[in-house]
Amino acid sequence: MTDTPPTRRAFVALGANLEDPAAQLKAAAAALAELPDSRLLRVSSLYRSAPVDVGNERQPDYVNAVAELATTLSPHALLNELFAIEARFGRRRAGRNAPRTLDLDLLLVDQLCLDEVCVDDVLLSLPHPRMHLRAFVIQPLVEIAPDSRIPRRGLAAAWLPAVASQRIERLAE
Ligand code: PH2
Ligand code: MG
Ligand code: MG
Repeated sequence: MTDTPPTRRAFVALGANLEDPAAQLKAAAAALAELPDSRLLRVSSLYRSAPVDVGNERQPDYVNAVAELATTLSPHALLNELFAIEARFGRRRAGRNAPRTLDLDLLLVDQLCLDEVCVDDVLLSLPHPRMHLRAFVIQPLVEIAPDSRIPRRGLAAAWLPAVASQRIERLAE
């Protein structure tokens, strides 16, 4: 007999700032809806946001969103599926925080805490270690899941004042 894996709620951050970012995000949401052993539950509005953490580099504004999935994939398997979608969208790993056609970051999987588990050469940390400091994550997350909690950080919505100085605007449909 094999155990059925638990169904977990996962939140994924979507971001792009090259090659019609809004269209990239809509297509990426459609790709998330096709993931194996998963169901796409909600996708936030699209938000335009100023680049964060890119030093002195000039980059175009990003378009960001957050999606919620129900999945029986392990966090490891889900992360690999996200990498596969990024690769299909032409993402080249040009260095940390370089401009990108599509970035999919795993934010939360239930209330799991994983510290820097190595997944195929990439470190997986849950919750995402910087998510609470980014308006482009917190605002769309709170839009679709107002009660969501970040392990060790408390209610996601409680971080809104801390990120209020970051430029972000919700895009019309
Ligand atoms: N992603 C980054 C670095 N900076 N800034 C915004 N506004 N949106 C992003 O998605 C983003 C960023 C690295 O992944
Ligand atoms: Mg990212
Ligand atoms: Mg990423």
